[in-house]
Amino acid sequence: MTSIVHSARAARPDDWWRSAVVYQIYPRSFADANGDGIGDIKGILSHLDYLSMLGVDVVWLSPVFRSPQDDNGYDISDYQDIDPLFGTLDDVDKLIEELHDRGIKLVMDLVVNHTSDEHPWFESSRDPQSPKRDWYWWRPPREGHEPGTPGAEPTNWGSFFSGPAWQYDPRSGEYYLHLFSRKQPDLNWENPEVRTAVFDMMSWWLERGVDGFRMDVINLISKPVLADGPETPGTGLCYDLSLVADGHRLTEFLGEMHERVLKGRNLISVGEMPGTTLEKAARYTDPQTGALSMVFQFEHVMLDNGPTGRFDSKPWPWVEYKENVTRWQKGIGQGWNSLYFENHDQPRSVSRMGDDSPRFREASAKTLATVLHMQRGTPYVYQGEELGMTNYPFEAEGDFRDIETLGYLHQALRMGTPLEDVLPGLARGSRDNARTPMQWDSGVNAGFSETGPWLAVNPNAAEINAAAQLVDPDSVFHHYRRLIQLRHDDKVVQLGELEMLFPDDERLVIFTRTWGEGQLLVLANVTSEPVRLPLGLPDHGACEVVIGTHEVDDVDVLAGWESRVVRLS
Ligand code: ISL
Ligand code: CA
Repeated sequence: MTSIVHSARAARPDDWWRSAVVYQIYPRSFADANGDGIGDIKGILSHLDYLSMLGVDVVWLSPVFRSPQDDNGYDISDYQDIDPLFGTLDDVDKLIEELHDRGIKLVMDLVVNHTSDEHPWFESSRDPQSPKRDWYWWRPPREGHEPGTPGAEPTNWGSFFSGPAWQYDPRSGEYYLHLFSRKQPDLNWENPEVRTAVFDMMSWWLERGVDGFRMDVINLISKPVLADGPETPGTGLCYDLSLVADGHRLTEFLGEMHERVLKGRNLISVGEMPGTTLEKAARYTDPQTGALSMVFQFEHVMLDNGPTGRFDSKPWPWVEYKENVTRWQKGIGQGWNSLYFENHDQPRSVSRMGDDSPRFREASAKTLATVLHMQRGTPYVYQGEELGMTNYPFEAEGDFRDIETLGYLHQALRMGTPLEDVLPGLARGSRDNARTPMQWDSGVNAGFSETGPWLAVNPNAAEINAAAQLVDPDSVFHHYRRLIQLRHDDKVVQLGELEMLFPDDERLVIFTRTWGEGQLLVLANVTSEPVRLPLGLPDHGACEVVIGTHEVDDVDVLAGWESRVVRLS
């Protein structure tokens, strides 16, 4: 009885984010104001009216903090300063102010599972006598092994970026843990000093005016027992994500963060959680007892992964996707989920799930948007998704910049796979697909920069760009704008219960949303061929089409990649 009373928290005063749409900016690729080929904060400042026009409520800004840029800023060496590449703290203050003037909130990326190896905390920690030694995960070599030799790592864990998750440091003869690159050592959250340092830093940003955090791989902060896991065949290492996800102290650490930083502040807190489960996600986001507004989970974006993961992907499995949507929509209960197809780690959705040929590119971009934005949850629009930007035609090793892609490539080559066998999978799955420069107009470098950019502009920028779409009321951009507007205006879209119809149909995604008396029917053809609608649908022929991709000439047939949202009455 008493334990229930103690653990119950007051419901949040304001869950404004339940009707919000988030726009993600990857600063390096958004807009370059000073002509060095890399996007920056002043570049963002010059495009805020574009975001207003789209109608988004929140900007999530990927990391702009001081960083050696080993993983494009996800390796931070100073949490309380801005990398000169991107600008200054004054620029961020200006960004907060100008976004707020437009009624848009700013969410910063919180990367605290690891720091950069160039962070002063880690530099100090390298000294075995340092009071900060225990701020990271230092361990002696495996018993009976010569330190620094293959197989001497304390456990057989593989890093997300390929190779062992342990790095030998000759200075002390010990290894440190890095679940990502060796320049991203994992912080030891077991140490209360680490937690206090992180919470103080978060409060400092909140005082500066930011409206919340997107928390990078936050379900990895509590580590399991450091022991060998099952080997991934042929690698000599264990790459099993579930081994390191959702450690036993995670709820406690998040609870403490809520108590000491987030509570009562009317924020949005998003937990990026690779490998988490629906049951856990529902608990982390429970309005009474959970610490977070919403999770950002990975089940659906892994559905097309092949046996060795994302670089060996299959065609998008629509039936499995629909099954997954149904499970999450129902199972999240009172909790809350993020809705996304794209971000800076995922290939472009039009190329992955849609049809990026000139004939169907726009219709499939719109229909994917409809399928996603008509669900319950908080939709995320990743820069350029609202234009239907596509994957890049990568052809050679030298075309890639991403550390994950290159790590995988080098491991495959070491294992004897010929380059030409690896490249097609990399081209489809690489995170660089999302990171090509934003296509603003049909001019030089797509209007992104005056100089040659850090990653090549997609050659289709002359056909796909913001300037052309803003003046075309039928563009993908305006379709997104209408979907966002509909969410703001319509309780059925915000809160309605989702029921999937014809779950086994591979060609159609059909569902209803119901809230009180209101009901919407979503009809989407996810193929490039016309499809006749099945018998047994709710009567909709004479109903209002709220948002559609085509002029309706036959209510019973959807053209290739046609979709309609119909208000049933
Ligand atoms: O998507 C992924 C699964 O293969 C990985 O690319 C990704 O690293 C993982 O989802 C975690 O992502 C986050 O943390 C990483 C950073 O590289 C990603 O950009 C970030 O979104 C380490 O900070
Ligand atoms: Ca720049």
